[in-house]
Amino acid sequence: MADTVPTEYFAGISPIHFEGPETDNPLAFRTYDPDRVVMGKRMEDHLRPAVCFWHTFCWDGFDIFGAGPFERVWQADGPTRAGADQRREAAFEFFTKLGTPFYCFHDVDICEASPTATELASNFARAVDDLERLQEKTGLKPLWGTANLFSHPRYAAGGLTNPDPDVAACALRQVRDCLEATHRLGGSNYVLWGGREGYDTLLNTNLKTELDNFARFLSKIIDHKHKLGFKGKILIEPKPHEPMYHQYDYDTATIYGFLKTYGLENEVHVNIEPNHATLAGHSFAHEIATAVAFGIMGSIDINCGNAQNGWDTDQFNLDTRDITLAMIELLPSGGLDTGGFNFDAKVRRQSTDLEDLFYAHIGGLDALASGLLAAADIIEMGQIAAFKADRYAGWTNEFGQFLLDENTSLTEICDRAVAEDREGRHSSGRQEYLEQLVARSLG
Ligand code: XUL
Ligand code: CO
Repeated sequence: MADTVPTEYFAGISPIHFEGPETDNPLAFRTYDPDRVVMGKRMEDHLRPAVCFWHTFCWDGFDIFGAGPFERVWQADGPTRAGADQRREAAFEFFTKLGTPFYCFHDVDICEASPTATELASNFARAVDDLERLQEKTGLKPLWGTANLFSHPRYAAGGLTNPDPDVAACALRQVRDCLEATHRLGGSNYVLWGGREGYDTLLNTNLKTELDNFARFLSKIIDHKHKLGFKGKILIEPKPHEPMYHQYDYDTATIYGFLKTYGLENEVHVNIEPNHATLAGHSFAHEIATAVAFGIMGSIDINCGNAQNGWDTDQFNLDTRDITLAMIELLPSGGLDTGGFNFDAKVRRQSTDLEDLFYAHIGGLDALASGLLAAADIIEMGQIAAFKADRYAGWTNEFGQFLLDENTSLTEICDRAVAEDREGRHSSGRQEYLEQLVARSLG
C-alpha cells in the first residue's frame, strides 16, 4: 500500500503552453498552438486531441520478456480500488497540465481488476460516477469509450463473435454498460475494436456464423444507441491481426464490404490507426482516403510502427510527412467532426520518468500541428488539386460522359472507339513534381 495518497502526481510540471519554434523548453509546444486558425478553424478544433488511459496510466511497462519498470505512484497499490482511484486522479491531472480537451478509455481501464462480469458492472459504475466528478472539475470529455472484449480469459475466442452464446452475452452486457456510460459522460463516439473478433485457425472456426453474429449484434448495438439518443458515431477500428492470426476488421475496405453486406454502412464509421494500416500493408493516407471515399471516416488513433519489425509497437508518430500525406486526404473532406486524434501510443519501456509522458505527448501534438500546417499550405497553394482535376478532366468531356452513361452499352463504346480511332496516350503522372510540392511545404 502507498502510505499516503498524493495531492499532486506530476509535481514540478506546470501547465504546458505554446512557446513557438524558437523555444528550447522541452516542456512547451513549438508548433501546437490551440487557438491558431488554420483553414478557417482553430488548431484544437481540427485535431480534437485525446490522451488514452490504457498506455499512459494503466500500463506499467511490462512486455512478454519482463515485468514493468515504470513504478508509477498510482500503480503502487496494484489493480485495487484504491489504485484505480489514484489512476483516475493522476490521469486528469495529466490531461489538465497537457491541455488536451479529450480522453479515451476502456471500461476496465478506469476501475479495479474485476474477475466476474457482475463485479465489473458495479466497479465500472462507481468509476464512471467519479469520472463525472473529474469532468465537472476540469471540463474534459471522452472522445470515445470502449468495452475491453479481449483481455479477460473468457474472450480468448472473441467477444461478439465467440462460439459460446454465454460469452457473447457477457460481451454485449459490457458494450451496453460502456455505451450508456459514454453517452452519460458526453462522449463524442463509441469504439469497437475487434481485437479477438477473428480466428487463430479455420479448423475450429465457422467464419460465416461469426460474421453473421457480429452483424446481428452490431445492429442491436446501433438500435440501442438510437434508443439512448446518443448522437456520437459508432466506430469500428480496423486491424488485420495481432492478437489473432486473422481479424475480421482487417482494414477500412474490408469493414466497408462487411457493413454494406449487412446494410449497416450508414450507421458505422471507422477509427483509423496508422500502425494498424501498416500492419495491413497500407499507408496511413491510404486508409484515410478509403474511409473518405466511402463516407465512413470517423476518428484517428494516432501512432506509428517501426519500419524494421512487424509489430504493433504503438509509438508516438513524429513522422510529419506521414501525417501530412494523411491530412491532405482528410482536410478537403471537411476534416473530423465528432472524431479526433487519440494518442493510442506508448512511451518506450526504458522511458521510465514521469516527464517522459509529457515529452511524448508534446512531441506527438507538435507533429500533428506541423502536419496540419503543411497540408493546409499544400491545399491552399492548390497545385495538387489542380493537377488531379486536369488529370481526370476527360471524364467531364462529352466522350467521357458517353462512356459513363448508364444507357451506353459496351458494344457502343467499342464501336465509337474504333470509329473515332481513339487509342489514348500516356501522359506523365508527375509523381516527383508532386512530392517536391509536399517537401516544400514541410520546410
Ligand atoms: C489495439 C488498439 C486498441 C483500441 C481500443 O491495437 O488499438 O487500443 O484502440 O481497444
Ligand atoms: Co487503437
